Amino acid sequence: MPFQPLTQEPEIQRRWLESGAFRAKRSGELLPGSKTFYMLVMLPYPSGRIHMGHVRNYTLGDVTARFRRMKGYEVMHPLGWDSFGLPAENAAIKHGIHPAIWTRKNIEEMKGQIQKMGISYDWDREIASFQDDYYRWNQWLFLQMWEQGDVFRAMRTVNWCEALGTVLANEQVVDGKDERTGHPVTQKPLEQYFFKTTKYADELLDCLDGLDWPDNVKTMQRHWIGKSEGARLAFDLQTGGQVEVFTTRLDTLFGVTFMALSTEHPVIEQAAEADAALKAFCDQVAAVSREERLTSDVKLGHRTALSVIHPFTGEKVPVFAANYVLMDYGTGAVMGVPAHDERDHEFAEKYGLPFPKVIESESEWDLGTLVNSGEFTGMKSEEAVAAMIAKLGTRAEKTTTYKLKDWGLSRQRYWGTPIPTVHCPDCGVVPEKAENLPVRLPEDVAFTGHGPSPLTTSSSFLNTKCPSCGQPAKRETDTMDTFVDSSWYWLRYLDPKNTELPFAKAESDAWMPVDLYVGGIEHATMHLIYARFFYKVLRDLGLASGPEPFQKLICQGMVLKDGSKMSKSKGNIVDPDEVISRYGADALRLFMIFAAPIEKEIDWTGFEGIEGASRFLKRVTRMVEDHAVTADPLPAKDALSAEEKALLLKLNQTIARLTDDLERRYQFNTVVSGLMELSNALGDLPAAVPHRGAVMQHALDAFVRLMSPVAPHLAEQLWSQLGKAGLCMQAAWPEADAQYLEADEVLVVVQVNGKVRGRITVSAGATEEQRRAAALVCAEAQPHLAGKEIVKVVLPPGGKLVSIVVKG
Ligand code: ANZ
Ligand code: ZN
Repeated sequence: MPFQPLTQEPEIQRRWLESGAFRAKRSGELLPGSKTFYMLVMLPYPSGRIHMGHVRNYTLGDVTARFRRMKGYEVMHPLGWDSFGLPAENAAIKHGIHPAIWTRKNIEEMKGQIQKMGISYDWDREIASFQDDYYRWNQWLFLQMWEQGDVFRAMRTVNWCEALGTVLANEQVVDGKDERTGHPVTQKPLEQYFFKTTKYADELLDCLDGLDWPDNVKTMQRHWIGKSEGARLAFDLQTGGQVEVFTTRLDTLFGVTFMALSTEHPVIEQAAEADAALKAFCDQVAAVSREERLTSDVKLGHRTALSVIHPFTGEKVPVFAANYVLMDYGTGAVMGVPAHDERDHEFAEKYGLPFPKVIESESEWDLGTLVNSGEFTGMKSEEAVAAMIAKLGTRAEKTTTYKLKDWGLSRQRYWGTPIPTVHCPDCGVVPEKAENLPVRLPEDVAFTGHGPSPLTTSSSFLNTKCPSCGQPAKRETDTMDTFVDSSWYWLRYLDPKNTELPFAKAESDAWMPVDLYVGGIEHATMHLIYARFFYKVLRDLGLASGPEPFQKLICQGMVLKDGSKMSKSKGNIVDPDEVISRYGADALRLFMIFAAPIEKEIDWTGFEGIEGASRFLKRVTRMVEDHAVTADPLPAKDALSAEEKALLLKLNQTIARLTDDLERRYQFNTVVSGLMELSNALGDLPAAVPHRGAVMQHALDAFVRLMSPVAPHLAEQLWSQLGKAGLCMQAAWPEADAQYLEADEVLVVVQVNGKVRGRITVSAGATEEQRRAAALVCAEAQPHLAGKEIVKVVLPPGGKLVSIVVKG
């Protein structure tokens, strides 16, 4: 059969689906001692079309899943939809379609595209977070966490647009304005729900060491958690009361020339009540979002009327409100040491403050010796810290601070999981009863893009009874951050139809941890921190076992076009569908795998790469077509000719290499180059070898199985053509046969006066003398040697050639 992917691929996909070949077993069906492999790709957002980034991600996962199945593993390979979030709500505002309709349509379209790629997902386990049989478990988990004390409520500033009467997400605010309408956005405090991620800060940090993750991702997580060891120190305010600072450099205490407090610090807020200029400054800072403040390097301050007393010198130190001090880090107050801290230095220069040097360092690595520091002068930094803490008594203590924040999960949006709490006039905020879940999103809402969150306009939703006292009460209208949906979804795949629990522990014990997780580097922090946090919570709730969800992580590189990311806004998208409809899925898969090592970027330079992949597949097809299928068994090694043995050596080397690439090294592009080399070797097998039929049958049989994970459709077709029964994807992965891996004989070419006149085989360990002797008696070369004078015999390095020069 010729190579006709466009008609053959859908046919083969149907066979796979009908035979249930992608189905993963439930824990009860697994035989004792069976090896499992959980292959997970990051949950896609149903934006409408799949893009090349998806294609690359899913192909990598599929190659692994298919390889492991052939290796005898029970494989879990599911997919679902991260289907809550802003784009659906924006589409609803713009086009007046309900987010559910928009979302369903997109899922349907993308699923069709993914199925065309032949990705081996167990679609029976498909989940979608916008459906209430999924999000009810977000609510259930929220209630469990509430009970365990892992949820709390606190004030936090949000982006508030007065003109629209709406809270905006960070990504909707550009330059302090609503991205869509340009209305100004300010910061406003609002009561929000939080998950206590900080409770697990140390564990999240410590467990990183044991994970087989890319180093850069681990580094990003360490920074995100940001553990700092230092001290807290209380300064007395001149007017009474205290201000506590967090410092990592208590040794610089004698260099303090000012105190900088966050504009949201209670001391500043109180002072601002009686100081209009200070109040104006605080408002000016508040207008800038936290993100912008963090990235801006303009240091702004305002001198207050307050001073604190230096605990050792008794000197007065002026207190400033400053934009670079964050309320949610440390204590929201900094002791300013301009001689030894860059930010403080910039600030002091701007506001004309002195910067006395108090540490002398001999080198960059030397932590320093104290100078101008009273009784501590001459001490090493470390020693001074201990001595100061001792002397400061109850005023100071060693402490550790983290950059990691508790996770604010409230969103004032419609398209998310309703937070399952109720506001009762008597009982306050009360959790909904578990048996009343799900708290469903109502349909009777309007999407206007302005005014309060749509949920607050639905009376059917709003009005309820207090779960505690039963009197009329109002439902919470905040919904959950959509990161909640993606923080445990891989567990729901394991038990997607469970109506009693989010998932049964037996299922998670059978499959967890995930053996390989593949996704984009953009999820290095938020998603991958939240998911790890959730898993630890689930463990502590007794729902899951083990400390970590994802044992191995690979972040695939992006697919670029002309050096930049493919994106709608740049208009440089190459649609996978277009490629598939011209070349078939196998060619696209092969290209994606071959184009670059997994973690590197792929530059899409046009269709050349795909053309190359397609040519390779055609060549392989022809090779199988040209071969006459035979039932002849492979003869014993001793009976084979040198060429045949050379081919089997290559074959078995390739098997060993590809197995190692896929099983241990997770190197995918070399799998394709290995297949290409092997196909060349097959093509080079001379026509006249004695056991050609049996050797080719044996080699093609293995070759087709080796290519099956990457080009699974063509592999199925060739598998049948080779006379094999059943599905190639269910055949066993070839094992390297050790006897062929030792090249005990080598083939040596015999040249006479520069022309190839014969071939001989000698043992691999033969000496030069033995090779020379064997060449001289080579039967095929005798006609060219007979009656001639041997001038010289040359043996070039490498041992593959004996060159004889004759005269006469
Ligand atoms: C005095 C000092 C002297 C400091 C010196 C540093 C160097 P990391 O390492 O990131 O944890 N700081 C404390 N709280 C802050 C806040 N809320 N906003 C902005 N800066 C804050 O940084 C800890 C250091 O950052 C602290 O140590 C404090 O400045 C500042 F030569 O105290 B240091
Ligand atoms: Zn009540």
